[in-house]
Amino acid sequence: MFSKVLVANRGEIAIRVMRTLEELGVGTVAVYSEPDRDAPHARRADEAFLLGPGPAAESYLVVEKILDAAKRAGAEAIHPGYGFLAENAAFARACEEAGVTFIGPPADAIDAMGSKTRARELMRDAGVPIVPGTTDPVESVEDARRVIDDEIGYPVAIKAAGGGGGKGFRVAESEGELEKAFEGAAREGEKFFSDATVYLERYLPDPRHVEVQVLADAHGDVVHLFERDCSVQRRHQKLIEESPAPAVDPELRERIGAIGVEAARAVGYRSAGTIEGLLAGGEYFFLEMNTRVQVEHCVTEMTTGIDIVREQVRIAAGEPLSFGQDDVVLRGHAIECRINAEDASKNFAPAPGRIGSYREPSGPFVRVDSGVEAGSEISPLYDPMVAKLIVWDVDREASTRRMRRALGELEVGDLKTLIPFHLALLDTDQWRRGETCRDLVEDRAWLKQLAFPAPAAGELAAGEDEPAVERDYAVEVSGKRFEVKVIGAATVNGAGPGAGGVAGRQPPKRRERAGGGSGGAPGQIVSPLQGTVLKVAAEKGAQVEEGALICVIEAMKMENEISAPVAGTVEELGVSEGGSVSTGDTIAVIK
Ligand code: MV4
Repeated sequence: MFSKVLVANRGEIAIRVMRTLEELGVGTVAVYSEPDRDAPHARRADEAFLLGPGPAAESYLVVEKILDAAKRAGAEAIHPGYGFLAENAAFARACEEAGVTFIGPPADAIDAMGSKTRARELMRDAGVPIVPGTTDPVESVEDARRVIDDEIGYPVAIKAAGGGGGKGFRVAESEGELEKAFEGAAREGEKFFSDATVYLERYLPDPRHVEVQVLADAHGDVVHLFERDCSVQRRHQKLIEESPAPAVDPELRERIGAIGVEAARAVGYRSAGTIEGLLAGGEYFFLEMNTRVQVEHCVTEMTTGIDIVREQVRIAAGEPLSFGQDDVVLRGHAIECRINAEDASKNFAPAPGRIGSYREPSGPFVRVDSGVEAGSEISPLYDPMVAKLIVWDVDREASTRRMRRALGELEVGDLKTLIPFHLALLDTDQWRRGETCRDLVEDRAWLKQLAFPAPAAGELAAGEDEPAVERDYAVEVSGKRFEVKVIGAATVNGAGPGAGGVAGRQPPKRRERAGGGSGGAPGQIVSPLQGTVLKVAAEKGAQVEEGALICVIEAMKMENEISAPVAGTVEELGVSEGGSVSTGDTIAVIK
């Protein structure tokens, strides 16, 4: 086993990985960006190293900086978590070249699965069912038209070869829509993956997203840990995940588990991975493989009792799997709700900001994975997930009740989150019947009833802390983080350089925020984030309905829809397609 591991990530997944490392008796090394100096993940690790400024491109994505931190710390291995560098084959190779073990799959497997056309070809050749369509790139709209007429038919899905998770995914219902869809998918592929190659799939109507968790060791053993259903998603962002999948019976479970194992074998996989697939009309098709530990791995941990991250670390250290397929038992039902800083009533508008009071639920079979605390800032620079709430119970119905109870206990002060959305969704007949709930997550009227009450005027945060005579500070010496305790007389106002300190932090003051795409004067839409304007849907002088789309801003590779907070006339429009916006900029004024 390793003696020290660097966790190249932030937030909840960094802490999740460190928890397992601590249990294994492995030393932990964190990395952090400037705005994350005081973040729980940086404080928790045995050692922590500054990477650089907030933007991930200058910190969490800089391979040399991470390898340099690993070297300084003497870490023998790096766990990438998910996102950032987790599925970057060049990073996996750079680790091995630097003599550091990458806790993940072989770089060749990341490469193979990163190309969706190559992945489809590999799977087809291994006898794994793929969605009917092409495995070779489709060069032009004319070629696409021919293949569709001859083999696939309409509706058709056009997907970017470098894509995944819905990026570069377009649908053409008929030939009339083909050119626009083809070009849209190619353009998005070029923009996000520097690869305009696209392929075609038959578009399956209202499928379920069902994925299989696999574990493969370095000794040729591969097992699956059954399936998860992640059909409740919006704009390809998963919102709720559960295991077992409500639409999978024991016979199908066995079949798709075997497909997952076959798929992993076909790429010479090692580590934890997920085979994503679509379930439609009782048929299961391979979609893509995620070569990382996923956000939703926790539901599988709850139903199987297996610590997936621990197995990942053990596998990377060369140890064989400590159990076989027959030892894996699926028990009860687990659900995970992603608690994002988003306003579902405003079409899931980003709502970054500072968390006021914070209280996590507990009680039987409740798990919270989070990387925040009272006073933490949910920055528009990073993923908007505040926490994951996971519960287990004997069956789906009981698990749903437990989730609603736990959601009621969760308190995230001063921030708009998906808590009301989850509470409402889990109380619908669609959820009870195990449907995909696609109609609900796109139903403006249904979402609007989830609106947050306006904060009372003049509402203030709690009073000042008692003056402290002992205070903890975080200091950096040559970019390495240390915690020091300063003992002495309390300062007059407790502010000064310790204001961002470890234990002496003052409770945050309530302040105006740009969250939810609104704020400032009534009708003024202030940008909640910094990014590029992909699309402007409103015109100056036009009448808009409440909730109408104003523009789409791309930030952190996510497309964020900004919609009108009120009905009225667009008096000002501060954005143009292709332009950039900063946090706090006026997007539009609606009177
Ligand atoms: C599809 C599809 C229908 N037909 N592919 C791909 C990425 C993932 N986020 C959703 N993806 C889909 N791929 C074909 N050929 C429909 C979806 C889809 C979806 C699938 C399951 C559950 C919810 C979904 C929501 C939107 C799109």
